[in-house]
Amino acid sequence: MQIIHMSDLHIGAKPHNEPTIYNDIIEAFNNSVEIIKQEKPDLVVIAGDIFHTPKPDNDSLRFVMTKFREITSFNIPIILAHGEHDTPGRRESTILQVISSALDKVYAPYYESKPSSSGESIYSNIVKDTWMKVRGLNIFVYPFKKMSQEKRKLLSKQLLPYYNKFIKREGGKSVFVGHFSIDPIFVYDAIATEDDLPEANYIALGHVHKRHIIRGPKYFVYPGSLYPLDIKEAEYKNKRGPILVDLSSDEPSIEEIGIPIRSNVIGDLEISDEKQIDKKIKGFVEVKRIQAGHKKPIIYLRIRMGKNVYSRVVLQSIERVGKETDVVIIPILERVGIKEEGTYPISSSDRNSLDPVFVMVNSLKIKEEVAKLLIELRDASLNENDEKVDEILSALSTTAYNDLKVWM
Ligand SMILES: [Mn+2]
Repeated sequence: MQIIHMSDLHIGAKPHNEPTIYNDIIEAFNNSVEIIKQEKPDLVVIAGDIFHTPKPDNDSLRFVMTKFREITSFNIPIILAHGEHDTPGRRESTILQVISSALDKVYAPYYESKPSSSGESIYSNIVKDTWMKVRGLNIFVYPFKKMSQEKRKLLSKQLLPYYNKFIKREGGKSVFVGHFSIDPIFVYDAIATEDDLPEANYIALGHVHKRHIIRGPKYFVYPGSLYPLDIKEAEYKNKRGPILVDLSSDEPSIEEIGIPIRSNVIGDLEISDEKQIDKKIKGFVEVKRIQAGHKKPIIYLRIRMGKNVYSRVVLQSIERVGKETDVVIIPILERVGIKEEGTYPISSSDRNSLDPVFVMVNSLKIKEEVAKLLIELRDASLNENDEKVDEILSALSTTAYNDLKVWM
């Protein structure tokens, strides 16, 4: 009995509005599917965040459905867990439910809250609703719904102990699937500890974007994001691609199957005057290109700008150099002196200083993506576009959780 475990594909993501990254993510999943077709496991499990948003663009949706169909045509079933990125914030069908109703052998267990019948506890009903048997293997998919961190912790405290009863009662091999952080792997939004994890033969997790492989006493894995989604993830040096788990023996064997990923490198550059900015950035890009051993790496370029350097001039230079060298450069601009003073001194001579996104990014220290969403939110509410407001709030609750928490 072999399974392929993946998570956090984030298909449809376009960080920094960069089409290269959007395409790379698709390519990475395409390569993973090729591996699945070679390995022909008994089952594929994707532990959440298949899509980057609850309503992915049609190209992403079409691509994923085509690839899922390729997998199931080998008679390999696919089990999908919901993640915070692909679960809508309101009560409606999820995109994973839509796919699962359209495609044979694709399952996305989900529970609808309902009063407990037959005197049994609501929790054992939830377990029953989200439990599947595939080729004699018991698969328990821990439910994911949008709710507060407190509620999520409370639910896990009550629900997690139920799994062991089922695992013991059913016997045979079992796999537990969940999309959440655990203490001590990632403490920040953990809803349980390692000890709380059920006694399944293998625990397929998702949500944490850095890869973690734990071989006993409980066997659990976070495969990590399939492709680096930001500068922080560009620093992770873990392998990327599917995890192959063999459950034939008493102890599972866990194998990482690497797929080729474009080099993502990080560079730091200081610019104190506007002279020869192009030359300076170009020289730097060439060095990084050689270091990366890749003609077209993605370069996250952190630039510390001196007082008299206009950010617009730097951004224009980066655009020119990027085009000329055919390298994707993602600029991250910082002002020198900002750390010591704690606040960003907005100079009236800086042409960008009146751009609200720029102001939020630099003085509030929130991500550009989040700042843009906040501006969109203002526009949508001014236009009384309720649907758009809902959509943006849902996006904010996932992408901006860390950023906004600081201000709450
Ligand atoms: Mn994720």
